[in-house]
Amino acid sequence: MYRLIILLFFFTLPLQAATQLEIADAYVAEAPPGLDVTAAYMTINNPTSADKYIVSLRSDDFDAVEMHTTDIEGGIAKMRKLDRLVIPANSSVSLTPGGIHLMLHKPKKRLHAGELITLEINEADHTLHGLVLPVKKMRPGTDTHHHHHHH
Ligand SMILES: [Cu+2]
Repeated sequence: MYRLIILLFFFTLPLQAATQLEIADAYVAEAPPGLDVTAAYMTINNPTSADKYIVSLRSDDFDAVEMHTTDIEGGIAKMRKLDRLVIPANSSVSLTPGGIHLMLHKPKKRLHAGELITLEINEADHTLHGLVLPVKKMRPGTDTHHHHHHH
């Protein structure tokens, strides 16, 4: 019994207190040659007790990276640029097709499935997250079409 309690304690003890945003399942949508914009998606988890704010992004592989949200107005999806994205304390925000997404402008290399893209995410407190995202083929039927307009 004593040993069991020690084991349970060991397996539930976090390795270290979570102090940072955790970014998972990040990827860039494959884009056909000639298309000058695509989108990136991911899940951003905030395990801390303070709200976190993403305020800017950059990538060596694109001219510019913006945060967009998608509003449905009269049945038409319209993208709106966000100046910051809040990740509330103890919760997560999913960036998904048709919702909040990163808009990647003017790729500097081909966006074939399997390629890797680098991305830097900056928080308001100057915490920097360096990511490497795979380019993935989008499932047929996933509507990324509206990304081709508005810009
Ligand atoms: Cu967009």
